[in-house]
Order: sequence, then structure tokens, then C-alpha cells
Amino acid sequence: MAGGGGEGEKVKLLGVWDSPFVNRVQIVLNLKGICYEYVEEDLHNKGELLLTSNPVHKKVPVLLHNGKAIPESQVIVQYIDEAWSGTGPSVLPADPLQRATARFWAAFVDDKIGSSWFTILFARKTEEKMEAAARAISAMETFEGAFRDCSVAAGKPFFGGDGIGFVDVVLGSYLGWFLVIETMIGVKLMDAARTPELAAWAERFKMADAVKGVLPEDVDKVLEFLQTFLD
Ligand SMILES: N[C@@H](CCC(=O)N[C@@H](CS)C(=O)NCC(=O)O)C(=O)O
Repeated sequence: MAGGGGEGEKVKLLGVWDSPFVNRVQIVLNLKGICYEYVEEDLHNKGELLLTSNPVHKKVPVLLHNGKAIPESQVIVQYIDEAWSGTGPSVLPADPLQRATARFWAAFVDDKIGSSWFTILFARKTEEKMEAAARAISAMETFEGAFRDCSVAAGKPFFGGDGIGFVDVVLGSYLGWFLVIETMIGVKLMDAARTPELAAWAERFKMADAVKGVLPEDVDKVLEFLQTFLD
């Protein structure tokens, strides 16, 4: 067990393998080198531990740290960064203004891209899916500008600077799904022609050790699993 109070510490993550919200927590645990037990939840038949540890939303991810539950992926990532501040790289910058900027863009990603992702998956009408895809593309273009200003202009490869940070994990956790969406509706949400800096960033992100093996890669398997929530 690495850091954060040391020996005997228990870290458990309740998740679902293809969830971007779960995947971002896994990436941060990997980045910091924290050992944890992973529990795959059945969202069709939620376990007692999930229901009691996240009674408000009843959603994954939930992090259990020495038996105490922390729900909501962005909250969890920030909690990990603070609880294991002496272990591995920091995910949020130290400077308050840079922290605020990172939180702003992380919220932007889930508000604009995450909500479009959800609509593309679950809307019944193709028209609604296509409108959501257009909103995601527009958000991606805005985000390309932010990435240029915050990172590319300073010669940095990631939003977090030299290494993966908060905004990188929040956006990066959707990358596996972009290919799934392309297969579903024929639209590329991240396209090198429209957002070249983000497309290059995505390749760097996927190559990172902490990310390898975490994001879903088998499009058919994801589509098959998704179908169980649509039937
Ligand atoms: N805002 C939440 C979203 C979590 C979420 O939507 N989780 C989904 C899986 S991708 C879930 O548990 N859904 C179960 C349900 O809606 O009942 C977060 O960031 O953690």
C-alpha cells in the first residue's frame, strides 16, 4: 500500500468496467501507485454496499477509504489527491488560480461533453443523438482553444503540464467511448482536422502507463454491454 497513512489502509473502488467516471478514478489511483481492491458492480442489480455507500445517487464510482465512502468521480479524484498528497504526482496544481482553472475546465468537460455522451447513448431519436454530437464537437473546439492557451503555448504536453493532471483524466476517460460513438452514429467527436492539438494529446494520454489497460478498447463488447441498458 502506498502512502496516505500507510500500512493497513483499505482502499476499495466500486465500479463498472466501461464507465468513464470509474476509469478516471482508476487512472488516478494508478498514477499515484495506490493499491486498491476493485469491485465490479452489477448496475441491473445493485449491491447492498453500493446502495448504502452512495444512497443519494446510487451510482458508481464510489471510493471506500478505510470504510468511509466518497462518491462522485471528480470529488473522488480530488479526495485522492489530497488524502495521498505525499504519494506520487499531484493531480491538481498547487497554485490556487491554476487549481480553479483546472476545476473550471473539468466541470466544462462533464457538463458539455459528458452530457452529450449520455444523450448519444440513450436518446431514442437519431436526430437527438446527432444534435448532442454537434454540441460535443462544439465543446471540443472550445476546449482545443483552452488547451492551446494553457498548455501548448507553454510547450507542455498535458493540461496538467509535464504530466497528466485533473483535466486530462476527466476528458481522457471518455476517449474509449469516442470510438464507440463513431461506430454507433458515424460521427468522430475528436477529429485531428478540427482539433489537432487535442487529437495529439489523446495519443499521448492513451500511451501513459497509468492509462494502459483501463479504458475500454473492444467496441463490440462495449456496444453489447450498452444494449443491456437499452432493452
Ligand atoms: N456524476 C457521476 C456520474 C456517475 C454515473 O453516471 N455512473 C453511472 C455509470 S457510468 C451509474 O452508476 N449509473 C447507475 C444508475 O444511473 O442507476 C460521477 O461523476 O461519478
